[in-house]
Amino acid sequence: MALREILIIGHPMLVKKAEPVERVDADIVRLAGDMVETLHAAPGIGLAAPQVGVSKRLIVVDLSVGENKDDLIVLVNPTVLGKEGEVICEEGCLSVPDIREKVARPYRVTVSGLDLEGQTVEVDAEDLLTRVLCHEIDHLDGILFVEKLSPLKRKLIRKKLKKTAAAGKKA
Ligand code: K2U
Ligand code: ZN
Repeated sequence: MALREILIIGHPMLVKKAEPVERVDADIVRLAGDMVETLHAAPGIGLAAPQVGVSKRLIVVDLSVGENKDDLIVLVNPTVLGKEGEVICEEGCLSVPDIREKVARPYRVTVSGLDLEGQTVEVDAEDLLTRVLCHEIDHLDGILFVEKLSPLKRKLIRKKLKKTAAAGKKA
């Protein structure tokens, strides 16, 4: 397995709709393994393939950040079957460094997808797991969590990110 580079906001792939996975083959299994390794190293609790430069509908979620193998969820071509409730909570993103903002998400969600054996799996989630699943599925549709904020907040964040980028260029 290998660590992959995590793309940062501004990269065109992060706002592109990802392609469905046609077949769960060895390449997809290797990509999933690299994403899990990259997620744990970040560290993070969720990662979508477009964040590591692959425009495919694949996500990995691990609320334990590698502490508990049973917590790892790998979903190919995930779709939301149903959702319930609404909760507003702070989010962050490995592709949007140093930004934390409150986002409204469902409280419960049922997500269907394929596992790495190509079998259909269904995940009934609530609370933080729902939030992370919805956040990652948004990534597959080219939607970053900052796009869900008010126009004023988005303007302020764009300004902050521009300043950070300019400072990075000077260093
Ligand atoms: O796409 C991502 O980068 C997912 C986030 C996990 C997350 C999803 C929804 C709501 C909150 C977090 C990363 O795996 S973790 C990003 C992060 C890192 C440090 C502190 C807070 C958030
Ligand atoms: Zn994200």
